[in-house]
Amino acid sequence: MAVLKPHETRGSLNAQGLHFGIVASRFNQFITDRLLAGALDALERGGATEHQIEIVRVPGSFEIGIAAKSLAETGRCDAIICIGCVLRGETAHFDYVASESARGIQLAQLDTGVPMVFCVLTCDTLEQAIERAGLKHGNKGYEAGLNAIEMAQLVRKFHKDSATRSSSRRTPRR
Ligand code: INI
Repeated sequence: MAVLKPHETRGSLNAQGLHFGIVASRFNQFITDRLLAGALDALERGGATEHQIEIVRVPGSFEIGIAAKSLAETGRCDAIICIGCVLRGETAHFDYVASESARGIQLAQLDTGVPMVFCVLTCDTLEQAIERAGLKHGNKGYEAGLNAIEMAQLVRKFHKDSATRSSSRRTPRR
């Protein structure tokens, strides 16, 4: 067994001092409201107050990426939780909405450097979605809230490291 113990970097689950955006889709709102409630619960348990959270509503999951990117570009958010629910129908529409929603959110976080949590359910049936949007157990919104805190803290650590490095580079050598 290896004896190496390399340095590990992790984000803590403390939401204090952070600002969160939540982009929530109105499509299948019966489900997305429950995911939103789960996300807010996690942020509150992490120590966030409502002044640290802003919610943006969009028509459907397809629109989440552009709204999340625009919100990130304001510079206000340490992390953004993207909430939607895509249910399979009889046509190929599901595949386009689900994959473009994921792609839009991924591009938005890579383009802006603001962590985005993917909380878009992609289910075959409403029952599957209800199971994943439970009030107490198995709420993907709750998991998303925790992930948002952790990723915000993680990225903040890297920003601090690079700020320290660039300020030490500016200090003249003696
Ligand atoms: N949007 C969803 O979030 N979930 C769905 O299940 C869905 N279906 O099935 O059509 C859906 N469609 C709307 C889409 O996200 C856009 O709002 C629409 O195409 C306009 O751009």
